[in-house]
Amino acid sequence: MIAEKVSKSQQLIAKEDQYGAHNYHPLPVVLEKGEGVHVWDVEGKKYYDFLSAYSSVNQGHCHPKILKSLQMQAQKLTLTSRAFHNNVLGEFEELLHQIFGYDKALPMNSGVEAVETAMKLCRKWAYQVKGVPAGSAKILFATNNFHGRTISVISASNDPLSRKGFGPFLEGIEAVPYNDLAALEQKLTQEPNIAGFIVEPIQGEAGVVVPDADYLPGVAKLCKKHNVLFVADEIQTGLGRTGQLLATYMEGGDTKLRPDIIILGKALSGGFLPVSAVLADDEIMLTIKPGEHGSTYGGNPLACAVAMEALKVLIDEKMAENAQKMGQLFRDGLREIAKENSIIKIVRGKGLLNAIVIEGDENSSKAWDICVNMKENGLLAKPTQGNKIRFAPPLVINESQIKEALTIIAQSLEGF
Ligand code: IF1
Repeated sequence: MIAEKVSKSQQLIAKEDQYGAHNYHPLPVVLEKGEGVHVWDVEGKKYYDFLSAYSSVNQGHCHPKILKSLQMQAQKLTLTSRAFHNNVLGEFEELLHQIFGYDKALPMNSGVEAVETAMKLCRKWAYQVKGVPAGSAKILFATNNFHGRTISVISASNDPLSRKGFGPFLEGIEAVPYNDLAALEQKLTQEPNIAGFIVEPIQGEAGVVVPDADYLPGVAKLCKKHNVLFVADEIQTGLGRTGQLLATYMEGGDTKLRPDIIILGKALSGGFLPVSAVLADDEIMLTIKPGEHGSTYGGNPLACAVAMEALKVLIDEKMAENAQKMGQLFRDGLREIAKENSIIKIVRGKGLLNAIVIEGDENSSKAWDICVNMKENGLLAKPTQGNKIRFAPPLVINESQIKEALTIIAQSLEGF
């Protein structure tokens, strides 16, 4: 009997399947190399990466300057814990201050840890500054949010898949519909003990839902009026992705919005390490005292060195500007394709955070099948919420690459 030839990819997928937890359902592609906007699988096939590790690799895969900073720092010192000072942390925190203009930064690792940190800051501030009675602080979220996977953060989710079987959940969580200022105003008026409103400037997991132009400025105003912290989760929208350094910069005409707390993650390290940070002014940040919060790896010198370089290249190489230009070109191209092929119902997004809504409901397998087709044709993207496909390439993509990607997308839609 001749055994059927099993590809290297199939072998490796089988290994993950056998020895790894089944908490993801990846596209059947096994990657082993990345450079700029491209990745290669173990068979040597080259792809455009239109996911960028969920908007983490904004600077492009294995950016040479970030790599250099990683190598240099890794030879000297990688981890001290915060029991001692290290010579890179202060430099990193100062750079965050210079770029974003907040008094202080609190470094963590994963995005969800930074969200948790912001939740803790909201509560401490509510008790110490706002004067909310002990144990009564509420944190407000928008419906259909995505902020991560820990139990406290999924307590704020209304996605059954994220929550089912993980209860009981955290107390003191409230929700209002996204992009609905009237609902927010009503809630803030009715409920005096709200510490903060945590919101994504554009909802990613919900399928790249861009709110009305007056929404975020309205949120800022209402939060100020009701003495509630406006907390922007810029983990996915931040660091150039939407065509500005922060998505909250482009709202409100000429004046940048200034949320009370900014949460950063993902692209803060350009894809090298988990690095996240929470930014706030002293009145908020100094409510947390030594021993009240922390993380063994948070603020480690390796992460700080990498993140500093990741921020520098983002700014020096004008990646936000490029995201704005290339994003416009890309959406224009998608709209042309949508004219020819009615399977695309909606094209939406900002900068290089974009999505198409595919004909059919959320249980349809079309978006998945299209993604498999695109993979065969050399472009990687992932469906979200069943009938949507997110397109978020590294921000270093150029015009000819956008055009080639559009050709692949159009070609992959034929026959649907
Ligand atoms: C997964 C989505 C993206 C985030 C925002 C916090 C976090 C995330 C706004 C947590 C993480 C990821 C995680 C990933 C799926 C993914 C995602 F589809 F769910 F929405 F990016 F689009 N705030 N988003 O988007 O950050 O702890 O993961 O570092 O599979 O869970 P983390």
